[in-house]
Amino acid sequence: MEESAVSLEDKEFTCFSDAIAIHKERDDLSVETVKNIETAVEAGNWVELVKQIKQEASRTTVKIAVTGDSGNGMSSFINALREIGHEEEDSAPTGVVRTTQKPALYSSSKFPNVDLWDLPGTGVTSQSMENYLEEMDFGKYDLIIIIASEQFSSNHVKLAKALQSMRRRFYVVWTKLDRDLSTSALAEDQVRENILKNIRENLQEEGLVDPTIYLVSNFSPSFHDFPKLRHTLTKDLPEIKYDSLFGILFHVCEKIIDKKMKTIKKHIKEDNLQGGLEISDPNNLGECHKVFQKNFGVDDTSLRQVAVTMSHPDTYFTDVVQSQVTQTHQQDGSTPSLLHQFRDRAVQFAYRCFHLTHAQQEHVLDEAAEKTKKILSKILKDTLLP
Ligand SMILES: Nc1nc2c(ncn2[C@@H]2O[C@H](COP(=O)(O)OP(=O)(O)OP(=O)(O)O)[C@@H](O)[C@H]2O)c(=O)[nH]1
Ligand SMILES: [Mg+2]
Repeated sequence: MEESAVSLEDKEFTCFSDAIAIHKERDDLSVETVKNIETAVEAGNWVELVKQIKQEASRTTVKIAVTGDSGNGMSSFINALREIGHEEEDSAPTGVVRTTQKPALYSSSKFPNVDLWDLPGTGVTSQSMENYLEEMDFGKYDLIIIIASEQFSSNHVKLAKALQSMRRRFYVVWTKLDRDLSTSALAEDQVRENILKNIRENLQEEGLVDPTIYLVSNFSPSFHDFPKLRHTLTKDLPEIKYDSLFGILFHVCEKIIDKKMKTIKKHIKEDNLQGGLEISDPNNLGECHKVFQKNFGVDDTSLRQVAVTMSHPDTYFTDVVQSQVTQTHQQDGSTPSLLHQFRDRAVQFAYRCFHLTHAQQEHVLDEAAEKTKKILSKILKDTLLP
């Protein structure tokens, strides 16, 4: 399967939240999904949120780019990883002359939900590395595989440097090991050691961290480091998908939580908790605590429902629920002793009391919002990384 890269404008979601820009290549995260997620958080409906996140996780593909100097064996590597021969119909075209001219997309039943992008190589035209990096737009990939053979060039080092500064995850794959072994008089272990040493020294000179390096022959997809590479990739994929989704989904949800908090703070400032949230006694911090939690959907009953939806025991959120609020404010509806002290004093303290109550209500609200974000983080983590 080969497809050309789509070129859409960056999507902006302006539903309940302020605009959130999502990379134009994120064809998995649709405007509709973001709207559904926002609606669920707005309603404090975590059961619906879990459903939406599960759907999103099953739709999301991990995007892997294969890059390197032209001729290093990038297209051959993609075929070898897919365990297909270069003569097969949907294989990536390979050749001694520059073959891959534009990004081409491949998939493999060996790695479901993975997009394998065969990129044009560096090092042939007069194109600068800066232009190449800009044109390839590595920010849109979840993992980059840098292919090298024969020599680890300055282009490889520049690629690694750029990817590290962009905080992109990458592996280094040295291909054509068969050729190295057949042209060297040294034993295989020594040849391997020399290649690894050379790559590491080149990277260390530029102060780069030691990446994961695999030495392979594209003509032997079951030998050398290929089995290790497949194993690590299979193991890393769920984490890579989690990294790709967690940040953006947390951001989408957090904006709604903050917006709700802002609205409640406004009610507090305007002394309007009775009208705004139907709190019968706003001076009763226990009641405020309960209503705020219900509003965010993190009251005990709601959380038990979410736990069951996620196939966990209904005590699943207990550790997160051990909120400081329960320690500092009484749950039985009585007001805290500090507030009583102020009440017992005379009228001259009334003004200060009024502001203290607001401060305490805000404190209770902050705690409820903080707890909501912790619950959100746990839900996202456990749903995306089962
Ligand atoms: N001996 C040996 N030759 C290889 C290996 N991998 C690729 N080749 C050969 O190297 C040449 C280039 O391979 P490609 O896979 O087309 O290289 P590429 O990096 O995709 O190159 P462009 O698309 O032209 O930028 C072809 O003749 C391949 O047969 C390998 O592991 N061992
Ligand atoms: Mg190619």
